[in-house]
Amino acid sequence: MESALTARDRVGVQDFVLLENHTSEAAFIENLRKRFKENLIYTYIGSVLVSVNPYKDLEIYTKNHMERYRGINFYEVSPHIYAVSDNSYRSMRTERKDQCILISGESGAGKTEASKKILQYYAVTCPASDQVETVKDRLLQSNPVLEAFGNAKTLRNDNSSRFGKYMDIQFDFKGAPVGGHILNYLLEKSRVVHQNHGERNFHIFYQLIEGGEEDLLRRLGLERNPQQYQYLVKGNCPKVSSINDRSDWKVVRKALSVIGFSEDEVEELLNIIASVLHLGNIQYGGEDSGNAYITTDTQIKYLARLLGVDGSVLKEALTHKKIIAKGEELKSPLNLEQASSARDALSKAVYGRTFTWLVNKINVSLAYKNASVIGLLDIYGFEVFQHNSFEQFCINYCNEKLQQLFIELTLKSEQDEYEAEGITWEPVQYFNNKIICDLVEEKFKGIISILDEECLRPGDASDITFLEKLENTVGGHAHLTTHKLTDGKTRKVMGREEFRLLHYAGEVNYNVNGFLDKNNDLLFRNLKEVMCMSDNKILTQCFDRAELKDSRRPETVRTAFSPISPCTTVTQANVVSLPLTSLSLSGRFDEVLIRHQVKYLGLMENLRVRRAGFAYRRHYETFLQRYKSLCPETWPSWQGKLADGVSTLVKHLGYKPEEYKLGRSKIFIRFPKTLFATEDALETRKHSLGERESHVSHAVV
Ligand code: AOV
Ligand code: MG
Repeated sequence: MESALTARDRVGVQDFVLLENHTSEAAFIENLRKRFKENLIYTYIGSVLVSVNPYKDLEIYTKNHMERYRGINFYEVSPHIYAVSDNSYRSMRTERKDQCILISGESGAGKTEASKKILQYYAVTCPASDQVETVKDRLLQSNPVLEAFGNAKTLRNDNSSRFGKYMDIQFDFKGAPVGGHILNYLLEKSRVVHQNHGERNFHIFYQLIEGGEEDLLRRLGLERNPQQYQYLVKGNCPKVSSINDRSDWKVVRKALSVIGFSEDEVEELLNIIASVLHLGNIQYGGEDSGNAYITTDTQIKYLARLLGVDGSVLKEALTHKKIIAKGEELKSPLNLEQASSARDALSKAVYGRTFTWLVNKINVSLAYKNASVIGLLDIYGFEVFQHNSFEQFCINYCNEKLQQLFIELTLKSEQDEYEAEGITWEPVQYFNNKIICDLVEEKFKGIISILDEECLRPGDASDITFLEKLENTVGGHAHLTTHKLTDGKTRKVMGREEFRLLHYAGEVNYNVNGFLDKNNDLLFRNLKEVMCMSDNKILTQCFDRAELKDSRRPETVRTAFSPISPCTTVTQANVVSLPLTSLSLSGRFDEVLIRHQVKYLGLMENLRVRRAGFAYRRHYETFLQRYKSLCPETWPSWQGKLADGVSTLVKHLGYKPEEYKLGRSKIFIRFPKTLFATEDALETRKHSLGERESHVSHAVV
């Protein structure tokens, strides 16, 4: 048999806390590498799970694996996403506290896959009944639908999430999943009308064209060839080897009916998807500076039928702008460029609002009240391309916020608690990215405020004046620079229309081109009016007439940014975070890439806090109540001060001084094994008394 030492040499340690040289980044990476070589992709840092994307099926997600992790002590089996799932579940059950699992990591790291694994774990292992089966099915089937409409191939990931998702899974008092709620934020709508080279539009378009039945396509006026559609040819990449659009189509169609979409609703949904493709094919004629006119009538005919609107009204709305001045309606013709962008704005609005409708519809089918909750946060990962625009700015800001939350929950709150409890403690230094979040979001002088202000300023406001404002207002900030501010003397070449942000995860240059328009997200009034008149029941819910009367400021991107807030309501709960490191697609252990991620995710700091810290903490009262029977002096009840009772109890149990500390209201236990031993003693005592108790949780608090 292999000795313990050689096994450790070969597969490394399963918790970085056990690493001998725990301050060395090289040792950290080496441990990851050893484990990765053995196909062990998961490693803990205390209750944080680190995972390396294997880019191949490891067969570690079978039903047997799920059973293995059910009700087991966190530390007794090898690290797994199922262990994290199970741990959250039991903490929710035994402590009656809502839980939240954060998943972080850059684009392609495996966040969405992880969130699906968690959901599957609950669907398989939680108690069931007929009614619960329906909910489980709907929860699971919401994924293919949301991915079809909200994911796309990018240069980083063939199935990249282009929206952020916070999903609550709701459980009843028996621990059965009885409902759910999804909060979506900021879909990357611009993808509907434009894709960079090597990228695709949202999956659903290709699924419909490749997989849709003959008579369906005929009815929708579509051809079975993505190359025919302007909105699908920009990236020059209609087929992706890892994606089977035709079989995905079947999966999505089935998922829609499981979730409870009626045949009529599906029909109206597909009418909208087809309409977007027809809109993209509308072509304009006219001189550059002259008035635009529509050269093809076929699309208008299809659009009129599919959307249930008057063709001539639509045609006029796509070539004219209506303004209300001094109570009078004025119509002014659009030139070529204006007309194309009005058309694209309509496509984006129609698609974006339909996506939100879809999420609401799923929520209705999952609705439940009065439940305990496990929240899953899966957003789009940090991304840097050759050219970065407004979309990357939003996505990366979202990641800054997530990192901020991760820091709050794992580093800050941990250290704050030691301080509050009066535990002697050498604080661990870490980089707090709040400074970057503030730079972006601060009222009046943050980047978003400056952008909003430029969007509302009449006159000569443009992307360039926005850049100048940035230079004047936040030019001195340590995390922002521009070409002008550095006289072009930056390490990496920077364009004159760019600003550079030093994110927690690295530098990114953003081109300001299009920032104002994209933030404004303006849809002309007459196009809104046409949509309000539509016969399509989905569209009538998406475009409300009340909106036409509303003269408030247009919504900018700020309104869509409440992203990470849902999780902050449960910061008190037991949070397990899950940073994932990613690999290059080859499946090779890319050390440079991984080292970079270990650094910016703050994993070394995390480890230091964990090493110096305590794995468990319990209120005196809870601790005493649970274990008092193990000591004659505290059994059946302790009359004195709670702290003294706990002290007497642990001394009787043989806890060594270095194994625990007594704070103001809680006992802190350094190692899991100490508490496990106490749990075992309790178990033995109960058995000897012939008592029976359901499985006891060793949840990490
Ligand atoms: P992401 O959600 O983190 O990126 P995904 O979860 O979509 O990344 O993962 C990207 C790809 O990596 C998947 O399509 C799989 O091929 C592979 N993969 C991920 N996790 C595993 C795993 N546990 N085992 C095997 N293969 C895996 V983005 O949504 O782009 O931020 O915006
Ligand atoms: Mg994803």
